[in-house]
Amino acid sequence: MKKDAKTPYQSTIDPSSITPKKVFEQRRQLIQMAAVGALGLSDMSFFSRQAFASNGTKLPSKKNPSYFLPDKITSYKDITMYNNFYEFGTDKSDPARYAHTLKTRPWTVSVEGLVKKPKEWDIDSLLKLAAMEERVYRFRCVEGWSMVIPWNGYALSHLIKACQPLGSAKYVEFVSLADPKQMPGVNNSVLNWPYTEGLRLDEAMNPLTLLSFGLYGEILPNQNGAPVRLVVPWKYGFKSAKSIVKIRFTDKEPATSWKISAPYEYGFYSNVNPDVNHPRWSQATERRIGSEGGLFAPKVKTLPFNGYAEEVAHLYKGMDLRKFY
Ligand SMILES: Nc1nc2c(c(=O)[nH]1)N[C@H]1C(S)=C(S)[C@@H](COP(=O)(O)O)O[C@H]1N2
Ligand SMILES: [Mo]
Repeated sequence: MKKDAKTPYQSTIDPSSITPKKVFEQRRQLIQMAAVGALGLSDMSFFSRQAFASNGTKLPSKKNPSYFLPDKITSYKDITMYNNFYEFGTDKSDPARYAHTLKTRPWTVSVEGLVKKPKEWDIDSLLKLAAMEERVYRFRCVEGWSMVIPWNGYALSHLIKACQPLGSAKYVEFVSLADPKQMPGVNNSVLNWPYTEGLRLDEAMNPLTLLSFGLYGEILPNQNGAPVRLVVPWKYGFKSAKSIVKIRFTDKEPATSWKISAPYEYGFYSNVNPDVNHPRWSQATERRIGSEGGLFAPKVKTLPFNGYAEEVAHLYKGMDLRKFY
């Protein structure tokens, strides 16, 4: 069931963390949100960008009201300065510092494997395959932080339908670029390169699964995975592969980079699940990046499937999600 603007997604604010000061701040935030609703997100991004350089290349998109969140949107600065993109280093500030060396034109995405229509897509024709939408999604990293991001893109299902998977296709593999000339981090064996991720075909077809080309109404900054990345909002952030060069349809579960490097910590499914802890830390709560208080900001409760249970829980009916983590 899709949401509409009248039934916003469940809030992550933990009532027990509410002090009178918090109540005041949240009221203020609600008023701000109402203003944002009236002005439209594009105006909001205009205000947030005042202090920060943006790449300036607009990506005209139409707001999709089905994907609306009551949460405060993370600033452009936080979304583009605090990243995981190990091809450019393992520090959160490395991608913003080094990803400018990535050349995103010309760029092709090769669709192969068990499909009737394999094709080498030029990035600019891929961009025009379906209407560009703006969707605000909650994004949760496995490390315990989260953001609320206004992405631009369209449902991956548009591309999947265009390439016509064979009946034997059960999984989709996503492969990122791994070019040591542009990406200094791939000389570090911290992960198995190229960065590879995967979804079950029904997960990939779910309307929430987004092929993203932009954020805040502009083309993706390199550090966020330009020129094209995946966004799978009910799974931990690492499932959302960046700078994709290959999409392959298979009949077997793809071997994914994180699972190869630490199979007891990162499984294939990686659904956001507050009840299944990472072996080294709890997953019950998260720290919203950019919230007042910085590192000491109160933690918010992590929701099953990151708050998207209504849309995706049915995909896992009958599965033991402690076993399939
Ligand atoms: N190719 C590639 N994709 C990647 C990663 C990476 O290191 N390389 N990091 C993942 C992780 S752990 C997270 S949390 C998100 C971060 O996306 P963001 O920087 O846009 O917030 O990208 C994911 N996709
Ligand atoms: Mo992550």
